Amino acid sequence: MPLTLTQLHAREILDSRGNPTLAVRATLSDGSTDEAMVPSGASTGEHEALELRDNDPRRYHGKGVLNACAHVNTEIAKALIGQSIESQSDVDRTMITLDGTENKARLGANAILGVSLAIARARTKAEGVPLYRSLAQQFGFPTDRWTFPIPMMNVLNGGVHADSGLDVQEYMIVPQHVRFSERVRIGSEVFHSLKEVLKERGDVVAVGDEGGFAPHVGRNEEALVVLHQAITAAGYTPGNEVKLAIDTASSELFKNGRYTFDAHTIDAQELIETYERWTREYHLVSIEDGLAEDDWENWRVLTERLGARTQLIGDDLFATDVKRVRMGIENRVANSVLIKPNQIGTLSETIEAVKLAQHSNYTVVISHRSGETEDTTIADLAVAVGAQYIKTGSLSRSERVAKYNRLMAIEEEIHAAT
Ligand code: 2PG
Ligand code: MG
Repeated sequence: MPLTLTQLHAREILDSRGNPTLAVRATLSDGSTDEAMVPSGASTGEHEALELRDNDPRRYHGKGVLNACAHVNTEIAKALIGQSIESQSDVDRTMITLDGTENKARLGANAILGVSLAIARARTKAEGVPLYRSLAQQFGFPTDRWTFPIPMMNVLNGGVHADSGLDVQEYMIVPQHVRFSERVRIGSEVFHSLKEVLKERGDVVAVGDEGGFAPHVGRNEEALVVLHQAITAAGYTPGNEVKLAIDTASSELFKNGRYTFDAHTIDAQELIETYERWTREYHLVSIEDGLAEDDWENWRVLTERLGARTQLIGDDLFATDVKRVRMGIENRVANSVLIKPNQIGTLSETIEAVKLAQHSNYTVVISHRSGETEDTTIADLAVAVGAQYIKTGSLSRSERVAKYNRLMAIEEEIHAAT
């Protein structure tokens, strides 16, 4: 008897910014049940699947998701209840066909992803194995050795995630250690040293959407200087135990072919030169969305100039969409893919993007959204696919730390078993 879906229920909950999102519960024929929660971005790319909002100004300033919930509870439930859930791709394909649009605009990518993840989680319960193992089995990744992602921890927030005045959206520390739990320790120590450094400078130490500080440090480059001070103050050497990464999220800065940067507008060439210098002077090893999502020509130049030694991640550029990742590979653009399940809207399409990246020697970075929940599925996903990196925020705010805590639990479990 194949395992089938017997119940599906979506409800409206709040994300970490206090905006509505979906929690979806799936129950299977053997009684196994679990729930998944859907994240939500702020610097949302043009090419992402559609997050369906009610646009009813009387509720949550138009941000309600009751229609998306209703789609799960009626149409999607009708299509999936009684069906086998043994193949995640089949489940996801059913929803894609039912939706019938290019970007999941009719049923909502938030509705579809909630169901996709909830069913994956419930199946795991039925199998009686940890989620990372179930996902690896389901999608054909090795299950005899596990690797842990290097965290890129966003300790200084700018862009649309904070009112710090920084154009660069995320300044991340990248701790180096063989053990995941030690990477977390190093990250936390630098985070606390950073607080002291900022206090001494007279800066505010309130945090932004992803739990990083949001000081008014002035120029974008100064943030890198402050980070070096924090790393040193914590007893580490920049570039040695702790490297740096940024997410410029530059689609947000792009207008009429130019980029707003440090209160000026500059062209792609100047921005590339700035990055080049920063990689030399600040141990900057990874740049995400260094250029805008459709600035393909300049992305190619960026990749030619920096790609051999710097990780160049496409986020808005690729939108976790195999079609766009393929374009990147064919045009020699970027060398790393940011993976956000809600950009594409199903788990199996997310995995397709991961596999294409891996097949083409692009690195894989599993990522949260700026609006998150206590759901930790991405932590298991990172281990399941053997992602080199995970980006899941700072060392504060429970919705961020929950993912680190889950990864440390997995690490302990695997060590105990070997
Ligand atoms: C990003 C993400 C996550 P948002 O740009 O990489 O950090 O932000 O979820 O707002 O798109
Ligand atoms: Mg990004």
